[in-house]
Amino acid sequence: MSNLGSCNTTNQAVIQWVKEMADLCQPDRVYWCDGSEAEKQALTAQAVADGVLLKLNPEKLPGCFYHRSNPNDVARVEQCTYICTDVETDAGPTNNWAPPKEMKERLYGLARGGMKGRTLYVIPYLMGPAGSAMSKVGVELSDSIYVALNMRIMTRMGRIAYQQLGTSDDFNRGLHCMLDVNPERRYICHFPRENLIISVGSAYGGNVLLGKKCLALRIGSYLGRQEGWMAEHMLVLGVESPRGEKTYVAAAFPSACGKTNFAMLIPPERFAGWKVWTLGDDIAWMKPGPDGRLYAINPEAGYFGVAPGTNYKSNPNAMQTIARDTIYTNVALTPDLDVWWEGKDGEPPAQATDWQGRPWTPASKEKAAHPNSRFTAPMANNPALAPEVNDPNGVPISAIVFGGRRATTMPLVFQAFNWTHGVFIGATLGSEMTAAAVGGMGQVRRDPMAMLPFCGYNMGGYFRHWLRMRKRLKFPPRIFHVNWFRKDAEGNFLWPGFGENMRVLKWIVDRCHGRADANETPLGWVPGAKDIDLEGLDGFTAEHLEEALNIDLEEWRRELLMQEELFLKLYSHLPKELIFQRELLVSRL
Ligand code: GTP
Ligand code: SPV
Ligand code: MN
Repeated sequence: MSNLGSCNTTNQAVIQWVKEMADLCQPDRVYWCDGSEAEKQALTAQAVADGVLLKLNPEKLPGCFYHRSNPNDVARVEQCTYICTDVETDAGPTNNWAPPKEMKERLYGLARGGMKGRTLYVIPYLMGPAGSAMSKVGVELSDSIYVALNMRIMTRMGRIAYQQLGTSDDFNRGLHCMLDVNPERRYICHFPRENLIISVGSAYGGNVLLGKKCLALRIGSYLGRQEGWMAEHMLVLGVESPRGEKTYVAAAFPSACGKTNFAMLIPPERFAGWKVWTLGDDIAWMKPGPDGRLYAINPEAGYFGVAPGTNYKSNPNAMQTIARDTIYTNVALTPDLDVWWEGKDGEPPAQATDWQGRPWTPASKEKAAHPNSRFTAPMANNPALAPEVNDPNGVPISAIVFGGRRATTMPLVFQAFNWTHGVFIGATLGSEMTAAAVGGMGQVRRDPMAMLPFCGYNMGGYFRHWLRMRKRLKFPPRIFHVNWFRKDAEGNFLWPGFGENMRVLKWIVDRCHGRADANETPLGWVPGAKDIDLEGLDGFTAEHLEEALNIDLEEWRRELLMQEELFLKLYSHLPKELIFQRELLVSRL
């Protein structure tokens, strides 16, 4: 029998499960996290003593720490991620599947005795605002102190979760064992019917911070279908006009395609008096409200953001957010214990240590920071944090935006004709693959609603759930598609992006309020060159805008074939409405 240490909850279901898992994993110690400040200090000191964290320069980066993961463990691994439903078709053709019983036996086999000599951290956490009917409780058991400290930033961690849970046994169970961080024995497995997650063999990001992609998206989407809500890979922002009108927008872009940047947008000078507030940068839980509008909460409490490309010009709010109390993972380290990455402000350091701990200079051929290096920072640090972020009711969404990273084909922005057409646009979303997941960099793949790696059930059923939600909404959000990443023949981005995306956002907001013009095209409603405000954009003319908005029929013929591939794969579960939408698009083109 394991020594359970000084347990800090009276919830019998939690205690019982910790006991079972401790008996299985046989840690030397069990530590029950309470989420307090004193605990943060103690765990941080321990992580530094263990060599897991390095304290960064306190003058430049107060409260900040540096971490390097195993070089074989730097991103999500989709090939090791499983949805273990009872029947294979419930997981669908876009997920890896294994029978729950067999997979659990294999994983418990790997975990047996896997924490010998180590500490098991009991990490209770709340996803969503305290007291919200939309929030969910999870308990993650992990043998990684790095996970405990990251979960403390990313979620509302500690006693607050036990308070929300009360005596209920309805919480997500998450077991995480690092083992020897061996890619051959790496599994991230979801058991939706049991509300259970087991992750072994990794210690990085979305593989192990189980509240994030595993609970908030994979298990969340499964629960959402049953309970009548939506778990989406979406940022949520609020646009405030100079008159004080607030419009809330949710946007789904695939991993490393601009959610954090869009969520923290600072409007350019031309938009004096406008303000963008951040609700969330990665995940939205959305539910119809009593007034027939769709309400969203951000289940998270922090940002696990992409470091490369983040600078005071592209994303000043992020730079301020990560100036303190932040954990940096796989960036480069300078001799004065500052951090650096490709695309940070200023000159590269004359010398540094790269993300693998090797000496680096600007002459080095390899990157100093891993392309998927990340910061973990509390949302409370964000100067643009929306005050509504803790509102248990969430915020009413007026627009849903889909977007991908597409060098060709997709115009800067267009609007769906209606909800069903919008679901079709989301369902056919394509994007170039990024460093956020292992493999395939740069290839265009279908990533429906930016949820391909995160949907916890059959993708066809997920589309049907989207279509059905329309019936529960009196005021459905308007749906849009954007592409910040279109390139010219020389390979330069056609659109300046970042803060300038406000110009497109303004059109979206105005469309929601019936104040902006658009032209009907085969794809949907597209703004004319006069409908997007270009004033103050040096060197960017109406002709440039037309190029960014252009619809090229040749490119669209290829696009249709690529969309067809996914539809064929999903055919047996694909809602008829989407097949009709495809027919309509073909005939319009
Ligand atoms: P995940 O955390 O993986 O879900 O990513 P994300 O969607 O939050 O992406 P993020 O905002 O971190 O951006 C990823 C990369 O895209 C960064 O290197 C950004 O600099 C770049 N990026 C973001 N917005 C824009 C834009 O408007 N234009 C261009 N050209 N690049 C952008
Ligand atoms: C993503 O890949 O979409 C992320 C990073 O937000 S991770 O938490 O690793 O999934
Ligand atoms: Mn993400």
